[in-house]
Amino acid sequence: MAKPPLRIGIIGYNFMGKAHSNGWRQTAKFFDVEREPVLQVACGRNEAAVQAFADNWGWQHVETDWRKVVERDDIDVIDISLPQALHSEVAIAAAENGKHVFCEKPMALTLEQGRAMLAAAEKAGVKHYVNHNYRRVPAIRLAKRLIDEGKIGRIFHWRGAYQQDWIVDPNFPLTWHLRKETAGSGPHGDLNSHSVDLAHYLVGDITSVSCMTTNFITERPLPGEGAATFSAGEPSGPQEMGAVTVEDASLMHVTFANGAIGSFEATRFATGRKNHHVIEIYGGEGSLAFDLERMNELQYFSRNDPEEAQGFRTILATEPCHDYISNWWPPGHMIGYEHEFVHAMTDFIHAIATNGDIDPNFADGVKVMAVLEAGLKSAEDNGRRLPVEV
Ligand code: SOE
Repeated sequence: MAKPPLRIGIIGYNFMGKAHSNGWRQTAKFFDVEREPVLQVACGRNEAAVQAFADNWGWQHVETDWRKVVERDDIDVIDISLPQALHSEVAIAAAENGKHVFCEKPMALTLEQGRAMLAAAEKAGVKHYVNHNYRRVPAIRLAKRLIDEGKIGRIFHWRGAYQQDWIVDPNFPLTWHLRKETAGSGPHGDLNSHSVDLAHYLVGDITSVSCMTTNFITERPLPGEGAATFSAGEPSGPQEMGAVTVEDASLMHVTFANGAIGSFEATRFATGRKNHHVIEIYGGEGSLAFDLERMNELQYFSRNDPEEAQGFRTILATEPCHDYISNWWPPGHMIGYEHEFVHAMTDFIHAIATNGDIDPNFADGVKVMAVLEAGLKSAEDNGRRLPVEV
């Protein structure tokens, strides 16, 4: 029997537009979702580009004005695959028009915007989700399970280090990620938002922060024709320079409500590190470690193993006993980055169909924004420890 359709309107067609389109296309093929996603409308300002995107992924209609998409009555879900500067306006309008909202991270430019998004979504009674996709890596789900089962005992330490290197070249241009008005902040918001979300998920609420940020390169060439997130584009004529107005790196120390302490590193200047997101959690009974560049593996140490056999073991989280995995390939077959998005779409559809919850929702997103914003304020105040106020 045909499943009831769930009509999606996606706004944005670049990196996240592709990852999300793939997610919507795959979910019903691999998971027994209650509703069938219909790729109804794709929206972007450049008509030719959005049409090419729609043709490639199978979106049925195109629009160039996001306001028209949120107002259409043939849409159930607004998928915000846009840079964060546009999230709050689109999300609030979508909620006011009764649409469920699937929103890319970081949630917004500011905590205030995040709070307004949450209020609008709650008022409208729609489902809301912030796509911190790493919560849906099977190895991370396994970490959560081991923690919840008490396998590592009381948690003492969290370490999150998210390191990339794509702006080490001083000639890399001043793209939107490097300007405060379009990005809000640098790797502190872009990368630490993932890390802070995972810390909340795995360890608990963060209560205070102390942070420092720095800039290694303060001026960059203005972007040329065709510049995108990870590519410089072609310089057109003599290179004009512009000021970098977000931090290049951030180091933050935190306390957790449960007494643990933690550290966060976020940088785009860790030469050789491409998408190196390392987390380590140390508890009274054992420890866990994860590296996104080896995303199918979880490292686990147990103090309860026989003394002569103690040591970190590598668990390959690709066996059917791990979350989401039984819907993919036979045991031992790897999954990748794009699968996290399929998992998120699957859970989002389930939340809509059952009127249930999905995490991280906008309330979780606000908590992340509160930590990040307190971090930036602390950095402006010489690293003074500040409480996190949600
Ligand atoms: C760029 O730094 C980026 O694409 C982030 O924006 C993503 O959220 C992260 O998952 C990978 O790196």
